[in-house]
Amino acid sequence: MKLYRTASVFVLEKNGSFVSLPATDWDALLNLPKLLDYLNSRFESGSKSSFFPDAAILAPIVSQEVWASGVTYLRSKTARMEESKDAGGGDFYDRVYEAERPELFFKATSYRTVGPLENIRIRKDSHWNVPEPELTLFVNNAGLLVGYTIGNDVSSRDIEGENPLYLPQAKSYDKSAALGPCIYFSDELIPLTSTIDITIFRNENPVFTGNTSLTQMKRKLPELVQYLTRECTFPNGVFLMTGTGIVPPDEFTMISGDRVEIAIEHIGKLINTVE
Ligand code: DO4
Ligand code: MG
Repeated sequence: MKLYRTASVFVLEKNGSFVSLPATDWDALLNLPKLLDYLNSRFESGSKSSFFPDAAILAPIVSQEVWASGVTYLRSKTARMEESKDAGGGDFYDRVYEAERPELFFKATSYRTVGPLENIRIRKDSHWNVPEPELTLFVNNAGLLVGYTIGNDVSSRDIEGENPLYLPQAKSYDKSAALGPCIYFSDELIPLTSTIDITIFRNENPVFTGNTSLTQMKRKLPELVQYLTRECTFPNGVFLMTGTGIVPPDEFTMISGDRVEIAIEHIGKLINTVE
């Protein structure tokens, strides 16, 4: 079951059919106990259409925080070690990849997060910027992993590589996070065989494509949730990006006008353009 947020209605999607619900309190809806049962019953009793209503899809976030995990794939570890080798930071990434405790960091508030077809940004004081396509978990206010969306953890590699202590500046700034297009709810963990694909278009030509699957992730999803919720409560729930397994070659940087398309199996496609 997929749930989309628009300004006028919330939309459920199942097997290609859509049911519109009045747009009520998003925070309260996401945190309903037995949410999937509730959504299924609203879908069954609702009036079905084969078309999505004529309304822009918004980011699936209102009052939630966005957190992120780092160095959860081997590809991320090797990329960080390379970018920070002159700063002596490489060893930290090697160690966190192997450590029991994962890297978790605060990524964004909802007002720094954009939704489908909105613009992401690169920092003006950075010259090496990449999208990070990441499976993103929705964890409700009871600490339960109940849903999934697509996240783009837009990042400045030169700032991050200059000194690991600059990570918050490399990661958190206006429009540095994108989420959407929907939240996919399931009683079961998303299959590890699910694929993640990214294409970056420049003047309508693909300039980078990459893919991976969740089988390549070193950490288990419940393990990330468990660490995040150990000492933090989230009254409205929280989104947790789970790290990137795709990093473009070192000579690549995004520029203004690039369009980033990220697809994750079972969820859909998130498209954003660089401002
Ligand atoms: O440690 C730096 C950030 C890593 C990250 O964002 C990722 O692996 O996705
Ligand atoms: Mg990341």
